[in-house]
Order: sequence, then C-alpha cells, then structure tokens
Amino acid sequence: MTHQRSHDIFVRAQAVIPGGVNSPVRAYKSVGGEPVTIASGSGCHVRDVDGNKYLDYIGSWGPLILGHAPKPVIEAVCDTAALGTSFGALTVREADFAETLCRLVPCFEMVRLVSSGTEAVMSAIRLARAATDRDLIIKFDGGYHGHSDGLLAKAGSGIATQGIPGTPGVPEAFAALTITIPFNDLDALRAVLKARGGEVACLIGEPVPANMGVVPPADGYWQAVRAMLRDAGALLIFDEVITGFRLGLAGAQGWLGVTPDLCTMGKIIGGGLPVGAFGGCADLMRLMAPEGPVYQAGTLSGNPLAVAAGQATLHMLETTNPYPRINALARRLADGMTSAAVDAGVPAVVNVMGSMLTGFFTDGPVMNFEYALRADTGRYAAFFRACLEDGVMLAPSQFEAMFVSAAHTDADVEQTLQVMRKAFRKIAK
Ligand code: KE4
Repeated sequence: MTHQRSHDIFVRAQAVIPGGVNSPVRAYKSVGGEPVTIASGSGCHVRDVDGNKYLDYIGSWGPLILGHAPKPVIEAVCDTAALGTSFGALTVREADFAETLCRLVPCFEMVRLVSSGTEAVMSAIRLARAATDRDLIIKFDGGYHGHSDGLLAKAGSGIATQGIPGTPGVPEAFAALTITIPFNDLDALRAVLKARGGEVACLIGEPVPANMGVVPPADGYWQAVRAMLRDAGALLIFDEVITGFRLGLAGAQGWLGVTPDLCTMGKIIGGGLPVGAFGGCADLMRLMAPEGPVYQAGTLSGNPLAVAAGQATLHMLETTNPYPRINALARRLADGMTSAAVDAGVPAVVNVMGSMLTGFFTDGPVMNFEYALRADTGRYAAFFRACLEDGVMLAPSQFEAMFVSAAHTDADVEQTLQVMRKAFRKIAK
C-alpha cells in the first residue's frame, strides 16, 4: 500500500490543526506511524485518499452500526437539508425523535437533545447535582465520558479520596469533586459510600465499559450497584453513548435488566451526525430549563439534519433487527481471533459483548482497567499496523472497541480472520 497522499494531507493538517487531527486518538500516537486520510465509506469498507480499501471496524467509533452511507439515512439527510439546515426553533422532527427515544429507552420518560456525548454527560451530571443538592460524583478508573472538566479527573491516592486532574487545565478543585473506583469491585463502591455517601450526587458508568477496551460487568454487579446507590440517596447514570442501540433497541439497560435514573446517549442515535441526548424520569427532567431551574442550552441541539439521520437509523434498526446476526458475527470474530492467537503463541484475551469486542494482548481475564493496563500495547500496535497494511482497519488504540456493523458479512469476517492469522504470526516472531 502507498500512503503518499495521506502523508501530504497529514503534513498540511498538522500546520493548522493541533496534531493534525480534530480528536487525539485519530493521530495514531499509540500505534505509531501516520494516520491514513479517509476519502469515502460504503457499507463496511472505507477508502483512503491513495485509493486503498479497508474493512472498517472503527465505524466512526460506534455510530455506524448500519455501516457507511446507508441509503435510507442519506436520503433522509438530503431531503431534510433541502428544507433548510437549522432553525433554532422547535421542529416536528424533534418531537417525533423524542417520542421514539422515550418509547425505546427504558429509563426515558423525557429526553433533551444536545450535540455530543460530552454535552449529554455534562448536562446529566449537572441535573444529578441539582436534584440531590450534592456535589460528589463517582466514576470508574478507565471510564471515559467525554472531556468535560469533572470527568477528566483520575484516581486520587486512596479509594475514598477525591480525584486529581487527569490533564492540565482542569482545576484541582474541579477534580476533587470526582472519586474514581475500579469497575466490577463492589467493595470499593461500598467503601466510598460508607465514607462519603451523603455527599454523592451520582455514579456515572458505562454499563458495559468500552473505553478501557470492552470489559463485561460481572453477573449481578449492576443490580448491586443500583441497590447501594439507592440506599445512599445517590443517582445512577448509565452512560450509553456507546452501548445505546448497540446492545439492542433497549441498550445495555435492556440487556442487563437494570434501569438507571438518568441515561446519556450519542453516536448511533445520530447515525453519524452530531447528536447527544440525556433523559430519565419526568420528575428529574422537568428540573431542566425552561421548565425548571437547571440551565442547559445549545444552538444546534435537535438539529434537523442530525435528527433526520438519527430517526432513519433507529427506524432501520427497529424494522430490520440486525442484532442477532451482527452479535453472532462478533462472536465468530472473537473466537477466530482467540484461536489465531493461540496458534501463533501470542498471549491474548478477547472480550466481546453484542457486536463490540476488544482483543487485549495479555493473558488472564480483563475485568477492569487495572487488568487492561497489563496489555502489551507495543504488540497491539504491531498487530494494528500489520492488519492495516493488509486492508483491515482496527481502532488505533488497545483501549478501544472493534465494532461489527449490519454491513459486515460472513465473508468479511472470514477475510478479516485470514488477515489476523497472518498478523498474529508476524508479531509472534
Ligand atoms: P463525544 O463528545 O465524543 O460525542 O462523546 C463522548 C463520550 C461519552 N461517553 C462515552 C461512553 C464515549 O465513548 C464517548 C466518546 N467515545 C470516544 C471513543 N471511545 C470517541 C472517539 C474520540 O474521542 O475521538
């Protein structure tokens, strides 16, 4: 594969965009080499500007569960754009879309649309603090919920102590309001609630974490968390920006049978256009301005094009029900990766939930971020590059997920496994 045009564009971009990208992970820093510049996508494939074709398992980091450029979504966006791109006023589409979301998402009695997952999370946290009149939030080590200040805190010295800034620019005072604990560890949560339960507004978590790589919750974990928070008078926020409509029409809350107080969404509900949402029971949501005192706003919230793409996506998911097939494809991919690693003598464990999966280059189970950090990221980088050169595009980070879309076929998975078998042999040397 040649990458001359990608290189030339990346050089230009780096002169005017920090790192040459508009989101850090796209720069390939953790896998080395230069990022390829994408020219187009169709179904489960993308093409770069040098004409190279790849089987795509990034799927725009989750939104493209139907694959690239599904016809009904493109038609809905084009038809809507012809009527105007934005009005800053109520449109019928927003009411239609909100009704769809409230019909399908178990915890949604009401919902507010925003333009990103970060905005949805930031707003839900503010609502939880207002509703409980408490300031502390709890999140998991390795959990990612967008880049609002309080969510960029990392673990402080002890379990029940406040967080510390995870990046320059976050004041210590902000980070101090966030406590991080290990996922899948009820004792850690019990210790925090025992020490500071009366100050905790909410716990926010990905019900199935995918930002430490995919890590399944232990059986009964979320049911126990739900009960412990209720006893402490704290709210449970499921961050379903990834799992929403990924693990089924009812998301992870349907998959797990646990209903949170609030839930945030993004990615799939925008069908590749910028949409975020947060919602929950009406009593909580009616606290949001203009009905209530909790302020939140957005120029392009409920944007007609983005809502049209989201509505068309959810309609396709409801009417075609791709889940059994793509979940089976993901399982087949996971099993094939596992046996290829064993055959090559490369330590690897593959976690899969629904149509998302992560191959960790480590042995032993990966049940939280501490375990995930044992992965050999250098080996993952070599595996990523070997697959890329043979036309399979994985996430350029060990701590992300692979996504199977409704556009992937059995033949695509078989082709992927052929490439991966060769890549595992290559990195085993
Ligand atoms: P956005 O602001 O990027 O739309 O959403 C933030 C967010 C919130 N919650 C969860 C569980 C998320 O995964 C995300 C964003 N995910 C990352 C990668 N997993 C987006 C990719 C990127 O940052 O470029």
